[in-house]
Amino acid sequence: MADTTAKREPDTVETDELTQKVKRAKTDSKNGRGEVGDEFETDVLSGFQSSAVLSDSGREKTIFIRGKLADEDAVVILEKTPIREDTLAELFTGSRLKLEMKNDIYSTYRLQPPPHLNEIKTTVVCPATEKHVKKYQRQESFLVEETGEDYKTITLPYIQKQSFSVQWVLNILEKKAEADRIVFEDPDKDVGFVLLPDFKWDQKQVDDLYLIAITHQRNIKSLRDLTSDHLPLLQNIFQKGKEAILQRYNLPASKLRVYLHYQPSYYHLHVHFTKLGYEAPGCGVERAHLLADVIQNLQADPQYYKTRTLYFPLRADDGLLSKFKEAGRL
Ligand code: M7G
Repeated sequence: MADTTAKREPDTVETDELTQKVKRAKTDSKNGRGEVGDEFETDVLSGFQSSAVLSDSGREKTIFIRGKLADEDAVVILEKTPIREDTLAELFTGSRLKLEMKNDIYSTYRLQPPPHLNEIKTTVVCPATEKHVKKYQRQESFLVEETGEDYKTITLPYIQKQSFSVQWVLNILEKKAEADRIVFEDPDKDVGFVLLPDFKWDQKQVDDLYLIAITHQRNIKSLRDLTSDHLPLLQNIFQKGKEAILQRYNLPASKLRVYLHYQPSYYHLHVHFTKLGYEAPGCGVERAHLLADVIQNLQADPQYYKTRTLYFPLRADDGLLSKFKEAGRL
């Protein structure tokens, strides 16, 4: 995960009303994968044997751990979630307080909230590949300069062999997973897409809203494949994605950051919708391309993303970085 500082600015819209509009995820009974919901799968992590901390952050309150789950390699991500305004009354009345120190007008406590207000968002990747381990490991990054020619001779051959499986994306499009999390769908095979919460978002508050729009078209790998032929698709995602978010979360387009990653981790075209002010991982200028800019660039030059030099960061042990080095491009 890219470095980030998770600053949150106060919402200008009524938080209570918005919080109520945010629908909680329900268990996806169809795929039986025990996703977020009201049911408990208490034993899933009891056999997890951690072997290394890949990265952690006191500021973001996250820890990424590598280990074994039933003899398979696994990565477990733990993240403390924001304190929600609508839980404050219960937090104050239903918690136990332990005094740590008192001095004049100052006192500090350890507050032990009821368990349901003390949840930790947990993501499990199992079986995890070596590539997942690298993705979550804290590492130095290097900015790469990729010409249109570099893409053809270095990047494309590499991603054709080495990229992450997009099975989870196909599961979403085919309603084999996360079907009940879908916020909006346009089923058209050319310009259609599925909009749903990114798995980084627990959907409990709109302050860190994060959705992704996944295209029904399956042959578009990334920004580099886009030409003016894709303008109807991109405009459709932009327009209908914003409308759906306004309707469901009461968040206007002026509060959204809508962008594509280059390089993405998953080479099936998708667009990120995050709340402005929430510094989502990977929203920096070295990786995020605003969808509004992408549309304008393609309107001005149909081959813009085939010919332009694009810049992006790669981690020290990313195989693609070695390919750029071998080609003398770094
Ligand atoms: P990306 O730009 O390809 O890579 O975005 P990144 O992960 O380096 O940002 C893929 C997006 O899909 C990310 O924001 C992920 O958090 C999200 N994502 C990944 N997986 C495996 C899933 C999943 O299974 N379900 C959902 N809903 N989102 C996912």
